[in-house]
Amino acid sequence: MSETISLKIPDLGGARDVDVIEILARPGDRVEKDQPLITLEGDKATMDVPAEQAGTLKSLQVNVGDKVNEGDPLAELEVDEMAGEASDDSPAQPAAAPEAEPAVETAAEPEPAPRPLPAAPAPARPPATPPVAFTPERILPGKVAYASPAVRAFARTLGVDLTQVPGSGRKGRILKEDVEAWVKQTLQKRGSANDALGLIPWPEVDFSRFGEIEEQPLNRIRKLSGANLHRNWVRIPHVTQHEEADITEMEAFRKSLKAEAEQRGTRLTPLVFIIKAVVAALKALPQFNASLSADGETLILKKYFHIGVAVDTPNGLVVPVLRDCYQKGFWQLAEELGEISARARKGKLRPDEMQGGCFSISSLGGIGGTAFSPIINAPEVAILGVSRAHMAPVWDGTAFQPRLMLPLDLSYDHRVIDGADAARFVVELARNLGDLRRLLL
Ligand code: CAO
Repeated sequence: MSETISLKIPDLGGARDVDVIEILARPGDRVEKDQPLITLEGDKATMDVPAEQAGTLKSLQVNVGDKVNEGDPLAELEVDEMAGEASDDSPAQPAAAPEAEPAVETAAEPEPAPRPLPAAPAPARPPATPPVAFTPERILPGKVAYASPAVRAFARTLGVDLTQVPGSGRKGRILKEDVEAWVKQTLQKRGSANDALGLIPWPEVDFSRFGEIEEQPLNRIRKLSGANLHRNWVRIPHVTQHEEADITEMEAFRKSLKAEAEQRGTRLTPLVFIIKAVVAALKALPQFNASLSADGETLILKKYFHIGVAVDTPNGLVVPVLRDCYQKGFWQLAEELGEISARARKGKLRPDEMQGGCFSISSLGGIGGTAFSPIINAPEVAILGVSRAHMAPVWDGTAFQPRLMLPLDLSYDHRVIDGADAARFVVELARNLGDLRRLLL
């Protein structure tokens, strides 16, 4: 059996016309005894008004922005018998506790109470959260957070230091939503590698303090590639092995084909030869054409040769994959490279065209630079960086000869590949580039 009681605004310690600043429970909500229903804010402090009994809130007679005084109607609460009996300090259990305090608490009530349950807080039985005395420290910004007792309790439950939480309420008061938003933001930050690695937080700097700035949100490609690069950089123990290939003859051959390339409507850049030379090196050292299983227990060796090529686009870096490069000749690869990199720059690649790569090449040779450390494109186990070829004096045993040297930088996953194999790979690659006839062997 249940009955409905009327709840009133309790003793406000003499304060008048106190603002209702927060509603903490809604009609239909099940509330526990002492659970805050609303928050009031006077000139000097905030206080929560709690439910005196457990039950179901039938209606709430105040709204945010109302001004209330002691004795004003607050809410209708349906109290079921069980809840009432469960309240060990309830004065209203005549059957079970005949010696309980008489219902004098309701004497001031205009409506007769059908049962001796209190309809409003009585002076002898103050609300669980009494009026809060004002002290300047309570609201000193930066020292003590300005929040209602309910929000303080909520923050305590979550272990949140309220001095860290910016308040969005009136006069900077911290709302429950502010605590929730802060927790969400903190968890997101914790999800980043910063906390996983036990690093100190990233500096949050207001750059506009130092001069004019412009903010540009990162586009989708940059966010995606950034997240991938970050994971790969953090998760893979990278080592970069350097080498130089003598491409003097290769360049002479390439240049001799320039007119023919134009006739075919394509461009034969050094990259096409590099792709073929990489495939030959992958055949010679199959552990480079492999991926580590997700659990790190198995090396998966691939019998196909799909090469990813990093393409610089206006929207950021993408890595389309050229399939079956072992089976393809220079002209076909030149055509496919031209076609796929053009589409990459226009943002027209399909997702499947960026999947299935065995090994990636990042060529900055068309731009410049002497060396760099490329980041492995997981789950591949190695990547080749190519810088700009340059003329250099090379000692042939009797004299220095001017030779065109191509800088190669091989980053490899040291969990899978040993340094000796990495050195073998770059030596094999340089030999292939130094004498293209080797690609026929
Ligand atoms: N040394 C000297 N010259 C080179 C060279 C090298 N290593 N590589 C290319 N060149 C020359 C080419 O021969 C071409 O000159 P010609 O027209 O006279 O022959 C010129 O530089 C421009 O080449 P390219 O860059 O247009 O063509 P490519 O086949 O070498 O590269 C592509 C194609 C798509 C890989 C390239 O355009 C690109 O986007 N590179 C950037 C990749 C990148 O951003 N990597 C970084 C990833 S990590 O952030």
